[in-house]
Amino acid sequence: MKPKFVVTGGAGFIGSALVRTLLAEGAGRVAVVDNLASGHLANLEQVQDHVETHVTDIRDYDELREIFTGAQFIWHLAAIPSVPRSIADPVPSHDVNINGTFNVLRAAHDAKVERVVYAASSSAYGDTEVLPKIESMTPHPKSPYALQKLVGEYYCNLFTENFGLETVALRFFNVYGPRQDPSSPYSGVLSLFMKHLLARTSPTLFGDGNQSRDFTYVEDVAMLCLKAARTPGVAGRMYNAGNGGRYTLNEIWAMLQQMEGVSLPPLYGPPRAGDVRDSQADTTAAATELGHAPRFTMEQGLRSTLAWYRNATV
Ligand code: UD2
Repeated sequence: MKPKFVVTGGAGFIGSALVRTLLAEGAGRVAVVDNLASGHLANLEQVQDHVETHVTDIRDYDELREIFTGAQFIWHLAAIPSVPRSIADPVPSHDVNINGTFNVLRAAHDAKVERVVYAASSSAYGDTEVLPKIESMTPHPKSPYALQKLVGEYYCNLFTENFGLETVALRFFNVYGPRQDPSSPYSGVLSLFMKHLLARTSPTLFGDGNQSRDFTYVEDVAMLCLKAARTPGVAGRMYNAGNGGRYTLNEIWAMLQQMEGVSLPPLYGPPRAGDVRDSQADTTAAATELGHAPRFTMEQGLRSTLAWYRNATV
């Protein structure tokens, strides 16, 4: 019998991409744990016949323990994301991102799972003097969200060191792509850009728009998640999950306008509290140790994302 896999946050935009990747790569049984706080069952529509979906909160130990029993790998992506949300309302994100992650690790250990791959965040680096950001740098979290995600990494490492549960943490760098939900003010900036572009309205850039990000296409991240589970000898490690490039918001908005043949000058607002100025991943460790090989250039990723939004109701 094929091994069982579990994806927490599997109805989210990254989690559902991972579920599709696992199935495309031959997985037999995939279980999704999602409380649908920000995920949508519609994200799993194409694969629903091959997925066992549990509408469950990751803070529910008993439920997790049962779902995790018999699983080989767990990808823990469930979280309350967003830097500004964690500043505006820090209690829920603290509870889910720290206590929920602890609960996932405890249940995985008790259920004798082989390995947990954890979705960490590039926000843990904070502002660094040097780019690109490499795993050996001392973290400087600037927001509750960044700190919460870093605590999750430390817990992963401790579960490996103290309890023998294999874990691998991947610091996701601004993931974007189809199905990213643009409906909240806390939504990822590229999903908001897509919405504005297709509605022919101007987005608001916080600050001068020259902050930069290593925007990483969701399918590249999903493939790296799979490799992080399969690669032997990397338990307890943390890797950057980025593309290795860097674009400012002004540059991306200009590219998108050009693709659509429109002119929509952006609006500018005050800078956002807790915002990191520049972000770019050193991908050497992920490439050499996990075989990370991003396939999507920025332009390809933007084009396929735009094509999806054009056909979706947003
Ligand atoms: C952080 C992490 C990212 C991931 C994410 C999850 C960094 C560098 N990245 O993303 O890895 O964990 O959190 O939530 O910390 N912006 C605008 N206008 C808008 C919305 C956003 O200008 O309407 C700006 C925002 O101020 C920021 C950039 O766009 O400079 C990206 O914002 P975001 O919310 O998409 O993601 P970010 O970088 O906080």
